[in-house]
Amino acid sequence: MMPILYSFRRCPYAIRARYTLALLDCVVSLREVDLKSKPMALTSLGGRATVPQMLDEQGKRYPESLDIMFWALKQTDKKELIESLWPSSSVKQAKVSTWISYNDNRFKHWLDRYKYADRYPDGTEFDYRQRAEVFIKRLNKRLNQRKYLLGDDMSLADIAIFPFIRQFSNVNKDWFENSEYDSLKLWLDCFVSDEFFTEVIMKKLASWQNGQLDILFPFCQEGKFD
Ligand SMILES: N[C@@H](CCC(=O)N[C@@H](CS)C(=O)NCC(=O)O)C(=O)O
Repeated sequence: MMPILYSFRRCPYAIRARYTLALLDCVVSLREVDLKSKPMALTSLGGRATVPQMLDEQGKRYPESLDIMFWALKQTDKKELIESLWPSSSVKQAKVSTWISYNDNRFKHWLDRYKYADRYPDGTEFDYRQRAEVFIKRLNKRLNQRKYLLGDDMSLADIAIFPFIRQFSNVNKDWFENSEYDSLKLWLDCFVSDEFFTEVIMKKLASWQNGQLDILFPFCQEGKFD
């Protein structure tokens, strides 16, 4: 059985999983999920049934985006890319994990409030943005001296975090464009303006229906996966 990936196009967790799978050329059968009407094949797995969610060839379940990213790393023999994404140095691994953990556990909290300030009347959009900017400032400072968060090469930290910064930038595009975070804007733009992102990672699909033919992901792009 081909690995199955339940995904939702705009979900930042799903974006980072798809990005890693595609970068490492791991082929999966992609099932786009309508979050308001999740397919039974997904809900019957039990638990929260969030996306992304993957089942490997043996039917083993990977319920978290990070699990999927690490699974992808194990499938490939692209040694240089592995060393860049998840360096063998334990110090660098700790750095990658710390950045991701700050993003997932703290930044995401304020991002949600900034995005949906009307649902959180204890504060204003401005307040929430200011709280989120603590992380934004740190990222920008880090990227002032480096192309990527760990240095010259892209790591899992960049891939795991950029989809959330994309969401942050989209809440108020004018404000973000006019903000002082030039290094961060450049870094984000490198990801989101690349055809690999627009044509492969973010390609639109209709919601998956039980019984339909497999849609293989990544969608082959000439020259992209050499
Ligand atoms: N910790 C999970 C979070 C995934 C998550 O929260 N996904 C959202 C979409 S962005 C979701 O599935 N929401 C629907 C739900 O919770 O039922 C991961 O890393 O994969």
